[in-house]
Amino acid sequence: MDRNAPKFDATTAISAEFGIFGIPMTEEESLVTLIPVPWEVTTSYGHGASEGPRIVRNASEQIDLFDFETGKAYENGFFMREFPQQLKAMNDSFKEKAQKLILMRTNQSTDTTAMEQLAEEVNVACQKMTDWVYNQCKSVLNNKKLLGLVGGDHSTPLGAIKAIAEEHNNDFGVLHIDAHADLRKAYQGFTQSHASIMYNVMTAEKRPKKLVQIGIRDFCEEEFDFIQSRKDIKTFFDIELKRRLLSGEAWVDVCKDILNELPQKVYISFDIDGLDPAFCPNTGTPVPGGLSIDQVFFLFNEISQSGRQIVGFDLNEVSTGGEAEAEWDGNVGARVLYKLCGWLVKTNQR
Ligand SMILES: [Mn+2]
Repeated sequence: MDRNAPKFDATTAISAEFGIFGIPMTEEESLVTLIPVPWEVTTSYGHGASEGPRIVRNASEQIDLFDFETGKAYENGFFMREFPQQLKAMNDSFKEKAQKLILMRTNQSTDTTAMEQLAEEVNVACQKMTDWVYNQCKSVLNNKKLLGLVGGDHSTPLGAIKAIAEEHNNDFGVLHIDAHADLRKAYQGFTQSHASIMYNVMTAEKRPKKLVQIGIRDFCEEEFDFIQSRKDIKTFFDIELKRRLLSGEAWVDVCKDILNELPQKVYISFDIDGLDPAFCPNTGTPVPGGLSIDQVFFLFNEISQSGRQIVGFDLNEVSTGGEAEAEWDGNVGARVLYKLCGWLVKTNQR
């Protein structure tokens, strides 16, 4: 590999290239296939999550491939598929419709027919995105490759988790890192909202046998009640984690409790806003508090040390905040993605 080649060119159009991290391997040669999903139709506050795959990929070229924890896992190949221009175009047009509906609701419009029509159109578009993701993920798994998804907002992995559920016959758990519980039945009239992803996952016919949430610090009463009503959902609220840490408990012991809730096979759904917003200032719905990058990387290592298998992951809500670029967010996102790819390989090779 030519390590002297230019490492970082933010102006490079992602559509012109494939791959990621500057790894010169094809999809066929690579063990990991990443699906970029530039989608943010239902985002409610900050914008730019559909740029996540682009800024993560651009920043990925700066990362040194050798890693202290995962060594030369990259030699197995991490490949990102072509940027789906059609999906991005669909995102842009339906995001406008969704924004129009949100505005009508805010203004307490009485035109219920128009609002129902808009909601229906947006929900159909979101289902199309989910079907597209599902088909992409099925092809990755049928190719006997390891799967990662790069969103996009947090509505994007529904099709991925469905594909994983089929592949593993529901015998896996989801580790959900997020500031938000994402257990709303619907949000702002949208059934496939970023705020509903885990509700949709946990009420699907094909679903994980366990959902373990960490970093959660923004949720409504309905979500809190839903958590209490389900034996297959365990939430480590951020305030609980912080109480333990601030009282002198070690993170390694907290991680043991998190691991105890997880089955042997683990899918990681990582909303970047689960981290302290210092690591993702441009994410769409930032909340103070949260996890440090060290705590998350330590937890990944513990998952691997425990002998568990990571069966796939998504990374979402890395965003530009509506600006042209967001290099820091892209940089952090790329480093998180790199660790996820490395552990995905390592925990599947033993
Ligand atoms: Mn989320």
